[in-house]
Amino acid sequence: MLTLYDAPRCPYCARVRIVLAEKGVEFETIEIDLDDRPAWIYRKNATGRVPVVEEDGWTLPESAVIMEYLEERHPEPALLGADPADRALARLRIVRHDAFTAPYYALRRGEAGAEALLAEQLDRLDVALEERPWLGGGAYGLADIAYVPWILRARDLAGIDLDPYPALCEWLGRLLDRPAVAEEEHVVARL
Ligand SMILES: N[C@@H](CCC(=O)N[C@@H](CS)C(=O)NCC(=O)O)C(=O)O
Repeated sequence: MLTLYDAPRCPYCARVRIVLAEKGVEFETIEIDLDDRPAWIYRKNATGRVPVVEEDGWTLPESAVIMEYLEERHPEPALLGADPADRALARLRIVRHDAFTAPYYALRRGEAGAEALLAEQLDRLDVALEERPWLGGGAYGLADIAYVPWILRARDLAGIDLDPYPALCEWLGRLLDRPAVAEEEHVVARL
């Protein structure tokens, strides 16, 4: 069985939890205390970070890589579009997620100007979602899953009002209709 080295507050772990839930993969969780990480986690991942998945003694870190691994290992239901252009768009958005998450973390650290930078990024997502319904283009999938953990945390932990971003709000509403994503809203509420 697959093991997920996990931390509830970690949005990167949330990506993996959502993909596992969407695909109905059975797994066990080993919770890592991020404030007091066990030394052995460095043998699973040289950076000491979570998420890490383990299967038959083989370990894999890095949430974006894990998401793609799970997509290939468990192709149904598909979370990357059939059209190569949509797959490329999803991958591009995942590779560039730092542009969004950097101002989020700056805001959490209380840095001046971070809220304006985050607003700029939320606006960009809103414009993109006005044009296409999902971040990967025509269908729900990995790109949406890659961003939604931070959107939920920005709204619920950092107190960011999402109302100025109507297409983003509509997208989030559609995502929260999915049990795999709705469960993450509960995880954030318990933090
Ligand atoms: N690039 C990694 C980032 C993972 C990451 O930063 N995880 C955080 C928790 S949200 C962590 O383990 N932090 C511990 C640390 O940096 O010491 C991924 O996508 O999996």
